[in-house]
Amino acid sequence: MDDLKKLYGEMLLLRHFDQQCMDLKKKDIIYSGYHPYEGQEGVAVGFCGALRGDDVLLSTHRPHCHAVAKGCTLEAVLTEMMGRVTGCSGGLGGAMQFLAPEDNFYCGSVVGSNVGLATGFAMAMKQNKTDSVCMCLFGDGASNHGTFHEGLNLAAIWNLPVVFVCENNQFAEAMPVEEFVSCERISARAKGYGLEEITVDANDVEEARRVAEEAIEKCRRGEGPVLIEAVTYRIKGHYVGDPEATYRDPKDVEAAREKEPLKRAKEKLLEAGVDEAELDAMQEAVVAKLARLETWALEQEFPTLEAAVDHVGIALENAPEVRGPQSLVL
Ligand SMILES: Cc1ncc(C[n+]2csc(CCOP(=O)(O)OP(=O)(O)O)c2C)c(N)n1
Repeated sequence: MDDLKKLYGEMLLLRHFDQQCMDLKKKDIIYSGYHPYEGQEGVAVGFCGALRGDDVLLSTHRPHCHAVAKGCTLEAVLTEMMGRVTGCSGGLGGAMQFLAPEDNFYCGSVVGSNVGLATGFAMAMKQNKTDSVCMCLFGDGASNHGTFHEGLNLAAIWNLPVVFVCENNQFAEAMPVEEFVSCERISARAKGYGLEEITVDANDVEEARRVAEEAIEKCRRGEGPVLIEAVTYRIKGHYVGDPEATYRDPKDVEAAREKEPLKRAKEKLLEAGVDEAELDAMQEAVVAKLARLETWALEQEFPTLEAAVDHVGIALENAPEVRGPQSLVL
């Protein structure tokens, strides 16, 4: 049970971290777009947590829990979303597009774009003859993008060490998956590229971890790529403030709460005889740790105006030219 307790502890941290971020978003302390993660923790912990430090993880517009599960510190991720200098991209990326190169973590908000990037990362890994693996997480909506099909095809032709994980949380913004995906299982699309069809109930964190480890090892042996459909459910709206009752029945959300990964792991631990007081103590420790984190984060500095043009190859005195709308015309 120790393994499950560890996975439970990691999911518990992510659940509370996500709730804290939602509160900070409502207060505009996280000021860029924030996409909640509640209910999907089995994917972050099961998949991202299975990677080594030298493996690369490419995430999306819903990246914060993936980043923490990959090994980025809570300090670096939270203050990045709060736009502070201590953030992993110096506060310049915000909540959807930040990099933590030292942790081999990257994310971006252009839906589907990371599939092509992951293929490139994996190609470099193969050429450099390392046994590192690239993991690419994207949503059910992204599986309709051209990049998904192009990336899968090339990765399969070249046997690249990349684990593609389609995090099927049942919705793309306000549209349920059955209205925009033509086949019952997104994993069935693997067959079109000569790959195995793998689907996992990612609300079972142990099963998610088992499937992740198997796929990662397969890629390390040079037998990749792998596509996995990780089935879960987005319990909160697409974004903070989403009028979700306009496109889904609140009863469905309540039903999903019965099957969410944290609740399931807790039930399993209790059935196995773990003392509830021990789990309560774990929760108290998480809450206290996150309270200390928030106090510290609020004291951190914002970047200077000069930093706004760092890394883009222009000096601030030239910035007026690039600030106007004409700068958007290439
Ligand atoms: C290329 C592109 N098109 C549209 C959007 C707007 N958009 C942001 S999130 C999103 C939904 C993506 O759904 P999915 O891939 O299932 O991920 P989820 O939000 O469910 O995690 C869309 C359409 C975008 N960011 N990029």
